[in-house]
Amino acid sequence: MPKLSSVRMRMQSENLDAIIITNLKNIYYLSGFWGTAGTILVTQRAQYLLTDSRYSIAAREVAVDFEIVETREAFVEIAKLLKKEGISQVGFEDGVTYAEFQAMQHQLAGLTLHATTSFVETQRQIKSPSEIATIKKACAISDQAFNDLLKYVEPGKTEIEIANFLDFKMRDLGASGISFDTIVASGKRSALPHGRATHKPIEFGDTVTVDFGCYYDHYASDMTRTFFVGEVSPKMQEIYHVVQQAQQAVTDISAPGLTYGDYDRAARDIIEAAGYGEAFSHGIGHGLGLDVHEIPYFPKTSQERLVEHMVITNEPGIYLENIGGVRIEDDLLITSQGVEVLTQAPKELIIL
Ligand SMILES: [Mn+2]
Repeated sequence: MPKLSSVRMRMQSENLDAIIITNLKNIYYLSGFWGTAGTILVTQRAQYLLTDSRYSIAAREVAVDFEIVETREAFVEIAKLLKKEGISQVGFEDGVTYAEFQAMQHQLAGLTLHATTSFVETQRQIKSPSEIATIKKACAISDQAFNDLLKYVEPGKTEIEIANFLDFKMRDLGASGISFDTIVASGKRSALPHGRATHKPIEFGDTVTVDFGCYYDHYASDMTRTFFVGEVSPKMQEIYHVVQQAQQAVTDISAPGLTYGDYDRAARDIIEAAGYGEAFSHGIGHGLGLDVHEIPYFPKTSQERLVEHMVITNEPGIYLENIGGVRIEDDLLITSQGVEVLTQAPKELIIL
């Protein structure tokens, strides 16, 4: 159980006798249990999964390394278990709601509670071979949906119709759902980095940015492509090529050991040199896994470094108000030598 060993090592380094895990994706990551109600308690000598009667049979089937406790009052049971082990220093995840925190304080009275940040998310950054295989499948579904979309888009189709096409296509290809609300931003709206799909019809000459992804077996993909309908203006063609070059530079430089700052800088240098620095208004990317946005993020001045088997996005963009915008996003796997690009949909300038 290497995942639990990592949990226990971190408990030790933070002087915790026990950790309470309430984040459902962290619970899935550690135990294999997927449900809407669950709490994990890890001590140095045991690990418990507490869930209610709707889930206890499923929990016993999948979370074979855990002692399953069937309860609707997880913290009451946790208090008993901790008392039995004589434990006092207990960590919890800082993502809990205020109401959960109050319940914890009330029911675990007498114990010292310590908030922790990214307690499990830190190890989730480094993907196992089976996680990588699953993410690749999610990416392949997005690729296929995009390739099919290129045959579907034509003037008169609305942004919402395009979003619905992608969403249905990904489900049809085996996705369990979409990993976030599909973004379709056309014409001048493409200057909105996160434009929600509207009833606006696609017109001849439009730039169209689609940012979308799916969940496959609990793991997310996230991809952005920008294409043009009918014709492309010289200005949009220019910024497309700048973004494409910036995005390629990030892929080319990526390898274990690269600092987060330099990961961002690889794209930003090119976009700034082309005179569009102000128009690249967001970060270069984020980690991807059970959550579509997870650590690492890439602050411009961070000296933290890429590590083998991280899966991260590379998504520079340029957004010009009242003109249009371009973003290109791939999902990258950091390999021992460099990088493997997991999203394979075409990136050359496409005019439909
Ligand atoms: Mn993204």
